[in-house]
Amino acid sequence: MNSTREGNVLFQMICLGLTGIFLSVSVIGEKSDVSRYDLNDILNALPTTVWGMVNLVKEKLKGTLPLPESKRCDNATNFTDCADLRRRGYVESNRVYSIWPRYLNEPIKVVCDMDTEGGGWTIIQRRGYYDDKPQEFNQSWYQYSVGFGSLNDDFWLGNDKIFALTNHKVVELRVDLEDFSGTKVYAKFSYFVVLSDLRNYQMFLGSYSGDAGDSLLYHNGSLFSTKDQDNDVHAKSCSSYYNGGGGWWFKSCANSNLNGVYYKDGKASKSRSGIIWNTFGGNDISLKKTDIKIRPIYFTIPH
Ligand SMILES: *[C@@H]1O[C@H](CO)[C@@H](O)[C@H](O)[C@H]1NC(C)=O
Ligand SMILES: *[C@@H]1O[C@H](CO)[C@@H](O)[C@H](O)[C@H]1NC(C)=O
Ligand SMILES: *[C@@H]1O[C@H](CO)[C@@H](O)[C@H](O)[C@H]1NC(C)=O
Ligand SMILES: *[C@@H]1O[C@H](CO)[C@@H](O)[C@H](O)[C@H]1NC(C)=O
Ligand SMILES: [Ca+2]
Repeated sequence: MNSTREGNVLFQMICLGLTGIFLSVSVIGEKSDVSRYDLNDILNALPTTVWGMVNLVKEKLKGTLPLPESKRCDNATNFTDCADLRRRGYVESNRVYSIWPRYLNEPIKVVCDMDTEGGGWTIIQRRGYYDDKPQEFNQSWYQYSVGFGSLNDDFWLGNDKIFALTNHKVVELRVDLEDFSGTKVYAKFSYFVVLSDLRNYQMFLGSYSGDAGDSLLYHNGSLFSTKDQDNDVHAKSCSSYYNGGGGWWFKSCANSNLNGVYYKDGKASKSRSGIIWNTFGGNDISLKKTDIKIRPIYFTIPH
């Protein structure tokens, strides 16, 4: 009998119990007049409380069962995505979480949208959230594969991670857009799947809904391309010739590219080079903010 393993299993059981408590507290929070701040204090104190319980158990077992050194329960369970976190009571948006989707060899860091339509969205791309200087998106195939930018600001999560996150569960896609006049629109696609690097991250989409227009559908079935790897059907490289050096699932250089050049005033110096969604502003402007996120279909928050 491996007692270290037993100790880990015990720790995980306690942590799963903890997430149950988290969930109950957050549900109570939604239904009573406990203020959000009081609630946060309770939630923040819980790991310490549970660690006290762990020590109590340890004491009772008189050290016969080695328990992990970690004082945080976040590490003891593997959250698979933001929906998983949301279901288990984590409600903070714009916080960096650790998740472990299947198909990856190690956990990854992500940010979640825990507000839109009940939350649970794992964000795969974000533009326009920078502090001083926007992140440049004219990056190589390698950079697009592994991801770049800062999770607290503008970033591309990385195609290998997007592959894992769109294959371990069936997910829908949501794109939120804002232009420089402050108008906000969104587009949803009933499913979204990106194949692996061996298939050049080929992308497929389900049916559209929303008010932004369906500008990504044009690229349905396309391979990913970057400025240094041209997999598009145009004679030239869309990325380097028209679309500002960003990577995207280009079919033939038009209709949408949310990884174009960031123009701080929304005025692109060249048509199609900016952040474009043809059905929302055409190809000549550049958008102010975007975020692209995914969530398993049939997501519900248990009550
Ligand atoms: C949690 O795991 C991460 C990497 O998996 C590690 O860097 C971190 O130190 C761990 N945190 C604690 C509190 O054990
Ligand atoms: C997390 O998942 C990985 C890969 O599936 C597994 O090897 C590991 O034991 C899991 N860790 C915990 C604490 O569940
Ligand atoms: C991206 O474009 C900017 C501005 O055109 C340029 O200064 C920068 O060197 C480019 N970066 C890369 C990685 O090519
Ligand atoms: C996207 O392409 C796939 C494969 O050709 C197809 O099955 C699917 O219906 C297309 N999606 C839409 C919304 O047309
Ligand atoms: Ca081409």
